[in-house]
Amino acid sequence: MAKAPTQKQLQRFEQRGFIVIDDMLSVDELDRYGVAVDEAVAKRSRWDKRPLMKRSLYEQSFRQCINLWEDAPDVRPLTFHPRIGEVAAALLHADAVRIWHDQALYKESKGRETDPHLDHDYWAIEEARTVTAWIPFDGSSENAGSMGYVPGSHKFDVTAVANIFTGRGFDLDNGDEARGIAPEYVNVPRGSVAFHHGRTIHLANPNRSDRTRRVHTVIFFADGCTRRNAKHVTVDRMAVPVGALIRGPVTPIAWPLPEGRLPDPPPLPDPLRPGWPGWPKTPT
Ligand SMILES: O=C(O)CCC(=O)C(=O)O
Repeated sequence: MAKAPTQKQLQRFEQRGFIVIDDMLSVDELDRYGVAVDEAVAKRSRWDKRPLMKRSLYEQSFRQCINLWEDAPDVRPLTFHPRIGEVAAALLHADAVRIWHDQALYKESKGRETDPHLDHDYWAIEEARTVTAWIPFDGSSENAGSMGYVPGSHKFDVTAVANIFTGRGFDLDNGDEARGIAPEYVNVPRGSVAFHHGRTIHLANPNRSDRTRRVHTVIFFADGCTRRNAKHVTVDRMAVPVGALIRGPVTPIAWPLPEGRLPDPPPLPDPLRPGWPGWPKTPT
């Protein structure tokens, strides 16, 4: 495994707001964690028998299951993988990073595109010191839901909010959010991880292949970030006051791991509580 990120990679991320870093995970890790996330997604979504076309437009982009690290112990070492956390901290120039949440994003065969958006506005974090690690277990290709990023857009100070949950996201052709700059689509080789800044505009291709595009992501923020005046299950669960440091058992330090130990999960939330994508709607 190469030492990453290099100075050049840090500069590239700083300029462009995304970077692919090779050789982050071994074949054995990809196989093992891929199975763990497959099982966790199947368990979380077993209640949902709806065919793709009967789901909302957002749900047709992917099956989303958040905070798998909490109830799937075999996924936990991936979410808190030291190499991935270390790169996230370096990209954010942070001494330590916490996780906001992890999530599986499984784009099924014939799953539609992921609409253009930026992430940071969806989170209740004041400081824009956030980065997502996007980990495709089989690599990603143009035909099967590869990601596209608008280079440099993390510096655009976009004020409009793209609501991809009920809408179609930014209009990259006619809107001014991306300043007319076309997204760069990136094929991620198996074992590599793509990182994007929380304010980088991104989207993903539809899945035209006959296999599910299996991706796990981890959202990191620099330790020391504070709560913005917005709702989000992550901070609501810990009752973090607006303006206060975001710290606690739902957002543990991911790197460097204290004493090298994986964190213990917090008490599980009420499964009937709304706002938990992919959390079982019925306690079956
Ligand atoms: O995987 C996808 O289709 C979208 C991923 C995404 O929007 C994200 O990780 O922020």
